[in-house]
Amino acid sequence: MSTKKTNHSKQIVIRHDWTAEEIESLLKLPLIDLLWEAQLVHRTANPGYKVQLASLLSVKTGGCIEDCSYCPQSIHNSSDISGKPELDIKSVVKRAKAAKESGADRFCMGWAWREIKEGAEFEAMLQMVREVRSLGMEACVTAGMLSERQAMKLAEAGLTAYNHNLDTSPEHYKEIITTRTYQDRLETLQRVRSAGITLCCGGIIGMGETISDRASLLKVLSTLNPHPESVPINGLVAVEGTSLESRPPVNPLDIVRMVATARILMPKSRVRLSAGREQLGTEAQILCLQAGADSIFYGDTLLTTGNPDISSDKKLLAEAGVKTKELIQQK
Ligand code: SAM
Ligand code: DTB
Ligand code: SF4
Repeated sequence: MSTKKTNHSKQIVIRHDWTAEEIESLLKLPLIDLLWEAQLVHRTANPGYKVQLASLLSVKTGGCIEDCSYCPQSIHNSSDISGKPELDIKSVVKRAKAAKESGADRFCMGWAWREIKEGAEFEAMLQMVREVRSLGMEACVTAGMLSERQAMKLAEAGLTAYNHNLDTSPEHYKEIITTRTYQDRLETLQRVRSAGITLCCGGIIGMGETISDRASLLKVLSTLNPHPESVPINGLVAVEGTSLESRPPVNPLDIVRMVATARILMPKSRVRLSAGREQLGTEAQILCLQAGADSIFYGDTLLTTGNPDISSDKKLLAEAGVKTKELIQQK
């Protein structure tokens, strides 16, 4: 009997010269072929299908002066709930401990700011970073633009990653945000890199962009050198009161395609299946995991909107048969 040998692995080459045409052709592949290609890359570059659980907490909620049309925290949107007090160090650390106990190993903290403010609030942010790190967790901050000095201070405090998304393509950007430029975002990313902090940078789909906009966003991300260590893929959560409240729901398979393409372009980056999971069924989420998503936000709220609860995520991961750090430790 002759056994036909199938090649289930692939030579991984990390490229920073992807063209928009190449990326658009990947996004448009027959889904079944795109999934196969993404799995080959993922299984070779990141053996073991291990999913990181990241917990997210809004430290400063609402009242943000930027006009991001998707964001419930912008004062330009009637959804904004300004005036919520900022959380103090003690309550943030308490939440981080609880997140660790429930199995998360990354703790992400958000501030609804255009840019980081100096003074007591920044000192508190630094202390939060130190305390999260001392729990043995990765710490991530998302708080808008920052200066070189602030990036250095965050690095000294032990910050693992800074999240600053490009959100959409350079071409579609002006339809979404007018109060800061794409260039401002790229410069923020550069300051984070120069300080030696890893980058968490991705975008949102479902905001009226075309397939070529999606390819263009992925081109900017995948031609950064090095690639962002973590790439969140968000499906728009169309929040009532925001300018994008009436956008039709994102097709779950479009999220699968974005995840798979991001995996192929940036083989070693952590691709995080982020906002919009409540709108995805179990099957679409499992397809995303299969296509190479290797991180999720874990816990029943994102910043201001809902996320699947912990027990349903435990069930999801068990059904998919993927491992988390927690499940590996329990073995
Ligand atoms: N203010 C900081 C900033 O903009 O960099 C940090 C917080 S901001 C809320 C973080 C990211 O959340 C945004 O860049 C955007 O990609 C994502 N986001 C916000 N609202 C969203 C929504 N309704 N649906 C999907 N993603 C959203
Ligand atoms: C990211 O890319 N998505 C997260 C995190 N980084 C900060 C935020 C999603 C926010 C969704 C809307 C909300 O909950 O307010
Ligand atoms: Fe402000 Fe960030 Fe929301 Fe934009 S996304 S309005 S910068 S909190």
